[in-house]
Amino acid sequence: MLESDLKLFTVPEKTAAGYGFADIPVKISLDESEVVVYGIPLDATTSFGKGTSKGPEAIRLTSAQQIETFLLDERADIYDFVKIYDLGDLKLEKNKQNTRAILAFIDSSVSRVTSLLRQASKIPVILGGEHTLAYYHLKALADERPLVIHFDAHRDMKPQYEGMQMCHTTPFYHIMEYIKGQDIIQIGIRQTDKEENRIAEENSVTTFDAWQIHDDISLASEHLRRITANRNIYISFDIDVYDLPYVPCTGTPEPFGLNPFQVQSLLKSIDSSAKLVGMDMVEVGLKNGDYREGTLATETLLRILCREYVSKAKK
Ligand SMILES: [Mn+2]
Repeated sequence: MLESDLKLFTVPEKTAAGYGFADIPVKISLDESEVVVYGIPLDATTSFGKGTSKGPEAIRLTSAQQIETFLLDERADIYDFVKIYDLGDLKLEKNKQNTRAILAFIDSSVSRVTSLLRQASKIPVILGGEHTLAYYHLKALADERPLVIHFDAHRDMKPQYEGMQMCHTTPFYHIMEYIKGQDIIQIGIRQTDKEENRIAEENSVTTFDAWQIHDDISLASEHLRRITANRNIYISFDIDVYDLPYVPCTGTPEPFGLNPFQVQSLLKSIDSSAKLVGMDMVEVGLKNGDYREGTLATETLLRILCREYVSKAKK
């Protein structure tokens, strides 16, 4: 990665959080890292609750200040599994003239940064920011033909919304130009309209809605284990897949959601022979100093980054 690429970012220590992701006592360089996180505090097209621009701050702050790097359930530290580097936040300030300009800047930056990271065999992790980011990240990774595992209360598969083609409710419609619907699995869905539901079905998108997970999680687990074997995978994680009481800050929380044990169980059911090529953690909010949602996002990230499909388990 060139010096000019690094200049696209505000270093973690100078972001609003003042810390990098996870307070890891072992200093890791970009060169030796295996997973590289970068924040994109985008909140340009959200329609209801605002605040997702503070997602990277909520995740970094809770990961550095509140949460232990030791995972009791794994009996190991996160850095025993994987070497993580934090690039900081993509600088959006200079490109704030209008939404179109911001999205074009994100498109070109994500394409360049994520491609360079993949060339160096690193796993890029975007901290959002709104879900629109998943479109740009997946477009940059489409050549690797990932199976997309999409956790969300919403399909985000509308062709357009309130006059906008590209916004937080449309990324999974537009990404089907690059990734076939049959390579998308949507988990935890419970809000959709008739039209996008039809679009999902016509494109052979696999769905495990929240009621199916609640009634018998083993159907989704067994499907995930079978279909992810020896596959490249991408995880797009919208924090609102969790039930409404867990996510007090996100823009569009919904009842009938999943709980952390169900999510962890699904993450564990992804086959160990799968290979994560990238991921995003999006729609995480922070309001009135309420860090509950940031805590949950960080704990979820740690439960993904310790799995064999990321770290090839060194425990
Ligand atoms: Mn959502």
